[in-house]
Amino acid sequence: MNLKLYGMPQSNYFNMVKHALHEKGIAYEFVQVRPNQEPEFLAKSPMGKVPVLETDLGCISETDAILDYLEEAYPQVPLLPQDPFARAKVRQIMKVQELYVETPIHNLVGVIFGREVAAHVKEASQPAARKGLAALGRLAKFQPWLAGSEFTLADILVFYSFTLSNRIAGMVYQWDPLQEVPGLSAWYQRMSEREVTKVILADSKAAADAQAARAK
Ligand SMILES: N[C@@H](CCC(=O)N[C@@H](CS)C(=O)NCC(=O)O)C(=O)O
Repeated sequence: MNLKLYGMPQSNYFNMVKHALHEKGIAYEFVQVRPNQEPEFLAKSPMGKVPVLETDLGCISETDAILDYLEEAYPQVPLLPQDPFARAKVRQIMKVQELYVETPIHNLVGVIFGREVAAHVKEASQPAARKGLAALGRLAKFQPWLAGSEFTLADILVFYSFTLSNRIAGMVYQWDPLQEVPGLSAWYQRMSEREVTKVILADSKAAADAQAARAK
């Protein structure tokens, strides 16, 4: 199967899929593209979002769908446990992070682009995210990985979700969400030290620096 990964290294969702591809040792071609609403791209990604994975059979967008596909098509290096219940628990952690931690903080994303954040959004987002973080804390095992002794898709998704959420929370509230859950900060550090993570973060920084230089 020929695989092409569309997106940009500054995107946290793009980096989730890229990380899974690297952990699994799957060859792919990188196609640099920004999210857009051009008909040609919408044919690949119906919402115009990145990432998109193109296969010989067609395109897949939405990160969790792509990650599930990769897991099923390339099970040799597993990123989900074998047991169905344990698999569901991994997916539960991923869902909690996306819906209840990242979504409220993402409502403030405009701050990254220099936009004013509405006071009512600022007021509502932090308590909502704290509730989500408490739920994450009830689920996370840190033994040493989020779902237990095995490194899983939950570690990948939650890590890159925080790369963006931490930045936004710092800018808006001077708040570090990782401090809300005992063990979360140490786990985040452990994730940062994985060889694959170092490659992804270096690529992301290089792309962000190049973008900033072009904007000058
Ligand atoms: N639900 C999507 C989220 C992906 C996403 O929001 N990507 C951002 C870049 S990090 C994007 O394409 N934003 C442009 C837009 O929302 O139109 C997924 O799981 O892949």
